[in-house]
Amino acid sequence: MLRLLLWISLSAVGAASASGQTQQVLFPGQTGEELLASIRDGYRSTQFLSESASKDRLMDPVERTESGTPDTCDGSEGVIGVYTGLFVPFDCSPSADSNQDIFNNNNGLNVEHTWPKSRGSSRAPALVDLHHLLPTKVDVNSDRASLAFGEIPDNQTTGWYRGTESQATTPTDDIDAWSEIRSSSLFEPREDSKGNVARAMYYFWTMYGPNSQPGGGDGPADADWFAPQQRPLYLWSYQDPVDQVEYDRTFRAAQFQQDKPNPFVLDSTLIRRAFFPDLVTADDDGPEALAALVVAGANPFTAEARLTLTLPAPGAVRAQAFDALGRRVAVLYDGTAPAGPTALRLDGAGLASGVYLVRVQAPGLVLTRRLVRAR
Ligand SMILES: [Ca+2]
Ligand SMILES: [Ca+2]
Ligand SMILES: [Ca+2]
Repeated sequence: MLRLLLWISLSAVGAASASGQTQQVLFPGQTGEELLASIRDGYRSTQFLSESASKDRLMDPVERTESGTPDTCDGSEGVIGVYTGLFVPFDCSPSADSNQDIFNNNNGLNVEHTWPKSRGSSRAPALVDLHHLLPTKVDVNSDRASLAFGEIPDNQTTGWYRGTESQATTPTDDIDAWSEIRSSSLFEPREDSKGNVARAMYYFWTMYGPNSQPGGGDGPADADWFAPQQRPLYLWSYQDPVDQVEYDRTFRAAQFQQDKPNPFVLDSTLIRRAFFPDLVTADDDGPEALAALVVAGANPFTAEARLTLTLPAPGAVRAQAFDALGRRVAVLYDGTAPAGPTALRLDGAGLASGVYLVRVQAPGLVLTRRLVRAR
């Protein structure tokens, strides 16, 4: 069975699988157009749900949380909005239609076409492909409209969304949990959803982009609209790696699409190998070849924190440490780092106890690790 094969356990985990999520390398050795053709051959479904059924099955079972009492209407299970984190429970009212239930009389969630209809998903199968449909809070979905995704400097953000809240002022607590909008120009999902969005978008572009089928795609997926999003989405796929929830979700969606999961969820190297082949080295086939940033010493730390950065290829690296208020407290590395491991060290002397973030910028990727300075 396909799923068994996909569960092949790989002991070495790279940056994109830093959460410990099982990852495998699909089509080893392939890059660029060759790889894209293989992805389409291997993961393109020819069977999809109807528009109405796709909305119902998205809410249940694809996005249904598994934390409560299974298959009940007692409010313990429901759906979480991707942009806001808002949990909407199933109460099986006003009807048993799961999409209507979660819509909750306009106070709940509806179906977001992550790749907007007006940009190339207005017709089936693009319209109903579950790998790019996500549940989002109704009014936030409406505000996002067909805006491109991108990184918005926080001082340019005009709207913030979390739970049932929306506001124009910069949040003072847990800023990463808020999605952001800059009027009429950009949308930035909350940090924990950025990778999910990136993998949905690259899936869509691969399957429905202009070169996706002989003689043209199903789209047209808007190439000019997507072009400036490619790099930030790629970085987001590393900043927010695949977790167990996202991994399980793609298989629940796959059961309605010929058992074909989103390959970008299975293999975090695909975006880089397919779309940024200049960042790929000759033997870049295994997860051991992925960039990684691991904590090598004690954490929490006192005298010093040690990390090991591993790069697949030499490149310009800038490693910095920031305190909880975002102030830079140290530069750990600034220069060209070799392929393979590089030791990084953060001196604990002079640092107050608390949380610190180490951020490493290298060609094509950003890696972060959270460290705690003990008392
Ligand atoms: Ca921002
Ligand atoms: Ca943000
Ligand atoms: Ca995520």
